[in-house]
Amino acid sequence: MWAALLPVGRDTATGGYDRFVWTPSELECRAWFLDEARARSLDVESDGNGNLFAWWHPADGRRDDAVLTGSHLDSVPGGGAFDGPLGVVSAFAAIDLLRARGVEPARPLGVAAFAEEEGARFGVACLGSRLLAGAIDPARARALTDGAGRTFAEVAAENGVDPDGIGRDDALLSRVGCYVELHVEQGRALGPATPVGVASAIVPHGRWRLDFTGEGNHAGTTRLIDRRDPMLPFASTVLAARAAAERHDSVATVGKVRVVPGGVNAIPSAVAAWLDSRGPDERSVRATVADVLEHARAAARGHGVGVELTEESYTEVVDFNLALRDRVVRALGGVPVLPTGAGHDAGVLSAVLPTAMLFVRNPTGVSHAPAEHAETADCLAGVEALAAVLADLVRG
Ligand code: HGY
Ligand code: MN
Ligand code: MN
Ligand code: MN
Repeated sequence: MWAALLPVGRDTATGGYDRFVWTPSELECRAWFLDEARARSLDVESDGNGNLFAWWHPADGRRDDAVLTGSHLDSVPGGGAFDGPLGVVSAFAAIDLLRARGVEPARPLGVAAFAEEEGARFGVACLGSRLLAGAIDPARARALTDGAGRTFAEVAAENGVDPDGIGRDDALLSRVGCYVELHVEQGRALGPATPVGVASAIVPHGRWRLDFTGEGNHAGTTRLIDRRDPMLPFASTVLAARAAAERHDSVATVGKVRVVPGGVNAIPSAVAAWLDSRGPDERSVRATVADVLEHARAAARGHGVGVELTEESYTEVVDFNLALRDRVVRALGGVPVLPTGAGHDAGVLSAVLPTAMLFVRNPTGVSHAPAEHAETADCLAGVEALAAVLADLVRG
């Protein structure tokens, strides 16, 4: 199963993955999901938001109080192999284990693949689960654009999703009792003796876009005194973001920049930069962003440049459902419980469902990059753990 998915969207030169929603490599991942579901005679469903579901329904046809597991198949640009797919592959593998052990679910057991979890194409993370949970205005989602200026509505329509039908799906949510997501750990908290952990919380995190607007001009004939170069306040703001993070015990990253027009011999007319900031509490994140904006405005003024800040998404702290978390920890006989600095569909869905997360050890501690890794033995321990949790949750 893993071997079939591994090469999809992989850059053989870097080992990184580019699987952006509804692009050829992600569509190939969707086809893989449907093949694996059908190979297990699971009932396949896609909701009105581009998310995929595969259901193992009990013999008595029960449809309510389902246990849902899974994750996402899309990636960040140049992402790792495990972030997302490990949760989906482990879900199918856990079903195989349960069936091999003669488990008959008393309630439906579903595998989900949520769309656009990384927000790498349309800019909002967990877009599929946010739409399902009603956590984003459908009109805003429809108007989101990708790097080529194509809207979510256009691309969704081309892929069988009615843009006028996106949004909170109460019919589906009412059938689900809880969601448990397995995910590769994206830090270094799990050691060799503890291949599996359980999430306690997701720290507050968000994304902001900074638009610096200056005056495009000729790189050779424009005197320094005459320039309104947006690249200069942008550059100093990146350094200011790092200083603000150190001041406020948060993290701040500028990983994406768009320079217009992007010519070597043209002073840019505009620079768009995206800030990702996360911290132990909302105060530290808000203080970081406030400092960044204050610096950006002062730097922009100094160069005769305009600057606008737009909040693209913000997720407050997610404290996973304690009762479900404790039940998961009990089913696993006691494993480490740890917070994460990474956002997840389980975090978004925790607003509408009891959710829990399992983490599988990542010996490199690297994620969102080709060095992201999980040893086979630890992945198998993750499948065993997920199967134990699901067996406990689906029993009558
Ligand atoms: O950005 C995140 O934290 C997640 O991997 N989408
Ligand atoms: Mn990720
Ligand atoms: Mn992920
Ligand atoms: Mn010229």
